[in-house]
Amino acid sequence: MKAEAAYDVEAVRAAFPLIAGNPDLVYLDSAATSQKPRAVLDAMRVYYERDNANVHRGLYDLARRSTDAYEAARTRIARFVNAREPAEIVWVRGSTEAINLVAASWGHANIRAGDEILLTVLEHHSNIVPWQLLAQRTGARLRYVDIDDDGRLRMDQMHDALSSGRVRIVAVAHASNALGTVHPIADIARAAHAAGARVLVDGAQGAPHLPIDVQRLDCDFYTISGHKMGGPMGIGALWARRELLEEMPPYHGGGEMIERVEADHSTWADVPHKFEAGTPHVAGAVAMGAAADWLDTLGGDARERHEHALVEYGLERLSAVDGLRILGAATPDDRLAIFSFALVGVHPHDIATVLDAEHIAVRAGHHCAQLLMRRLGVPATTRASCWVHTTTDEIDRLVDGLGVVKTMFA
Ligand code: 7TS
Repeated sequence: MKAEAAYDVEAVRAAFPLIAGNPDLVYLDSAATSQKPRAVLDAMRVYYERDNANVHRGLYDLARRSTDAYEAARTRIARFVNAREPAEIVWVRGSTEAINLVAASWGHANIRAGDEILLTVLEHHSNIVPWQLLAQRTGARLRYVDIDDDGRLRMDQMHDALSSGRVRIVAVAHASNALGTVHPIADIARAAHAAGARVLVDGAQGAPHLPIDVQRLDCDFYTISGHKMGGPMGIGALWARRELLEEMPPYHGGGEMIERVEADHSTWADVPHKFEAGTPHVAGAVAMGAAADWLDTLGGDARERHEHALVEYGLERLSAVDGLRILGAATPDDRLAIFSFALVGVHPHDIATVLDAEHIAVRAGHHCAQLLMRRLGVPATTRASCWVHTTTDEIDRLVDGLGVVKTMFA
């Protein structure tokens, strides 16, 4: 039997300057943005100190180095998601831009009046509003799959909706940012493809927590936000099948994305450059590649075991808090260590404010998922989201903090 690599959470914590430098801070807002390991910060600094030049245009050595670093990062992210080739990776600012790109470009070419776009009530606004804009422009119809009482997708409704034969695309999160539930993407993709629909997976919360294999998921588009997986803000990736990218019209126009410009029209560069107008965030791409490298050093299995242990511990400790209701799945399978909860009689903002005084950073609000809040019948929730550096001691601190909240508002 292969020896299982031990997960040394203290060594992981030491790799994050912000975590190591603030020993009293309990950072439980990784779903909003992750903290950055030193390896990522170093990659960004070294790029600017050693390799900085604009890409794909200079004929001098420094420009070649910069271009090589940028394209090597693309290859790295292609490997991170198990793409067939680096050309299937388009650099974008994050999941929001990736979804807007697909809705505007693929949507423009493929969606007509009467077509259906299938979403779920769990989606982040980033995976709703771009489709609303497309529907308003084209006359397409938006439909939503509901959740059950455990926060799991109603697959029966998904199949029903697909049976209309009019669904052209299913756009679904890999995992819910508000509830932490992980969705059965491979099953959804199989059903959608059988019904002639494409599948976009919003992987903003998938990439930081789950091993990503786009070929195994068998989706058509997968989006990543670099800043949620240890990378810098302002960089992300869209993975798409090459055939789809080749058929899609450009999203933004400008330098870098053209082959030849005439007075009244232009021809486009090959994919993926056709979608990358203007000077890109080269340092961000390089640092996102470094984030993928660093995550891999932790070991996929070890990370999964750590996450699962946090899910089990968090569910056990939080469900024992009197008056606390966990929103979403109360069972640990197919679930991330993202805990949304309500405390009877206390507003989520008050909970977050009291926890802040205890140096515990959680998020309170609708988490950019207003449809979900309405479905759950709450205006907002308090959310504690864990990541690779989270310890069970920190979950204990959260539970103790909730005790303080209760004494103040009892
Ligand atoms: N999709 C999901 C599932 C998300 O969680 C987020 C950000 C986005 C899309 C948008 O990603 P961006 O990188 O383009 O901003 N989620 C959150 C959150 O839960 N709290 O703050 C941001």
